[in-house]
Amino acid sequence: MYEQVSHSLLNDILTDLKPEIHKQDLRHFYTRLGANFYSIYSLFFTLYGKRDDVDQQMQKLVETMARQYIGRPEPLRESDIAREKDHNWFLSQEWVGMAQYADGYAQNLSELRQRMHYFLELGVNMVHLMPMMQCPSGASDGGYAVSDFRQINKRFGSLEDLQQLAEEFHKYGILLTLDVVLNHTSNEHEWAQKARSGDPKFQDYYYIFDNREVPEMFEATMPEVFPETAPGNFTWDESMGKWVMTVFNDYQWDLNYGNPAVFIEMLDIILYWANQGADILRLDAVAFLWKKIGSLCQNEREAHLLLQLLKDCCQVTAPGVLFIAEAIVAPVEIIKYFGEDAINAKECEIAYNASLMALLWDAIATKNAKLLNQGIQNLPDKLERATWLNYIRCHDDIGLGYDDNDIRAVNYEPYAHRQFLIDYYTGKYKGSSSRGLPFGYNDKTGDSRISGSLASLVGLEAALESGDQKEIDDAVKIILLLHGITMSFGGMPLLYYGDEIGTLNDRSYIEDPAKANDSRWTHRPRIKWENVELRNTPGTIEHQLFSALKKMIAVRKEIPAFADFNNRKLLQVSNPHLFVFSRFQYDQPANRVLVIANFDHAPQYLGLEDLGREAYFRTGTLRDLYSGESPIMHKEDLIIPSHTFYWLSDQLS
Ligand code: OTU
Repeated sequence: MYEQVSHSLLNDILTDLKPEIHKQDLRHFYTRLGANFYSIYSLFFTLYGKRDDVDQQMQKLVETMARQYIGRPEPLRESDIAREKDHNWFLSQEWVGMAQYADGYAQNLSELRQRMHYFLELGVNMVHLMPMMQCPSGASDGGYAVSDFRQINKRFGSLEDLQQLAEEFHKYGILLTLDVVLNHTSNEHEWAQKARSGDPKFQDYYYIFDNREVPEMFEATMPEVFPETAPGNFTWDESMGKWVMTVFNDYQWDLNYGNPAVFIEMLDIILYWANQGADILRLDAVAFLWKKIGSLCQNEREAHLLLQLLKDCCQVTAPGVLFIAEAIVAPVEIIKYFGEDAINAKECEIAYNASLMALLWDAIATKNAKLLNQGIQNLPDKLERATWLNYIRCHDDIGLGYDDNDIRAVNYEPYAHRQFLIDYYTGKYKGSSSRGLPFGYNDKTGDSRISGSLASLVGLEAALESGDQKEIDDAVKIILLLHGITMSFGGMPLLYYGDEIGTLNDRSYIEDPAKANDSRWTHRPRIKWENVELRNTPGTIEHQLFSALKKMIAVRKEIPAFADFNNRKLLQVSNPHLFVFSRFQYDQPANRVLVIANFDHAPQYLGLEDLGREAYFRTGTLRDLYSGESPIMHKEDLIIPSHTFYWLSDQLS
């Protein structure tokens, strides 16, 4: 939008640009800046307008974007233009992701590059590498305590290794996703060091206080993220003689985004990684970016404004790069990270579908889809050009982040129901063979979360120990059932490394003092490649899971109805064990797929008349696209075997 005040400021800024910036060919940069400037200006002034130096800071912001644009390698600029033309590219069903620790999958980046064929074999074409930036050698929260945002930790290799990996990925059509830890730095970061030595400029990069007065005010309403290992939200720093806000671990200092210098530094870092070849940036812990006394200090309006501003600025310099919002918050809050009051996504184009993830775990434990149906029914439609990351497990714990109203609506009591789930997944519940570990128990609220690998959580570990073939088969079926949903729900499925071969919990973390108090390490494996080899040996679990997933991925890619255009319809059926939805091709709605998942350990029926307006699935010959077989029918009922999913098509082909 053209608006006089901002435009005249833009003219001043452009006149004052340093000569080395002026000399460049900045055509694309200028058109994009012109398009986004009013929005950038409005957001920046809303956040920082009260400061005397706001104009200088704005000048710096534009210079930062321009410098990074000048540094953007030509192939990446070309890909920006190509993605502009094909702007829905990331909504396609052809994408399948995998998240991993580079040093868990391989020794380092160069070995990871040599092991790239594995992604291609499975069909994975988006790889998220957890943080690899320089961090302290002891505890570093798995790399989420960064001490230098521009250096690769030597353990992983060098920046050149990463650039080579990005190039190789791009040659084979694989997207590279990197993590940017926006909310905090390690206490060993240069900024923290300078703050500690008393430099007021850098003390203003963090939330630092002389005494407990203000921290107490914050504490009155702030929840705790790691109540067992890092209680409270402030840490006393002896060398500085002051309190510093540390929402996560005591060595992770929260950045103060009330200071525009912090914003500009972090934007520069985002653009830096975009220029190293990242296609997607995962923005860590975005819900926490803005702190305000009297609030939860999560999901604040300003956190959203910051993300919009980051997006607007990134679009000027590197428009082809997408953001993932890592906001593991209440269902109604997550959706806001695409942006509100807009048509297209204007904050992050992608968000973790933590709601679906948690609901799926509920359905497995209860063997019914009541809460799952209720929760998904209340999942609002996304904006256009926005998509979910659908996952079952990731490197973090499972939080039971359901809406209490949804729990009550299906006749459970929220506290008791969560308690049941915790008991179920930690194996305390009678009849449960789950081997999860508790995580983050809070004795003030009674809350707890769960760690554990997919295979151990669904009972495969216990079944393998007892040698009971039926239980082994059941666990395998549950794993495939869960994948059958994330692959067809709409959005990008994100596998977690090791799950494709049924990796079990690893308890060796207990021996490492830097990890022992964090049970999430039980599901952050070091891949044993001799086990991976077993994917080629029929009769092994590795073979069974890997080949099934490989097939599922290949089939998914062939089903245009699985692309993500708000083209899903949830169907309420009377059998509570079933989760049923239909997907239709957005430009050819007759091309549709009926997805049915049975969460029970017994076969279940679905009366086709239950499908109501979707009853057209009665006609034609129903065929399960995944198995290639026709489902079992009994009179007018479809029979869905225990822990089984169908992708039913009525198209004869
Ligand atoms: C994220 O986590 C990361 O994924 C964790 O691995 C880090 O420990 C954490 O940030 C700090 O960098 O902030 O928005 O319950 O789900 O801490 C959600 C733990 C986060 C995580 C939560 C999460």
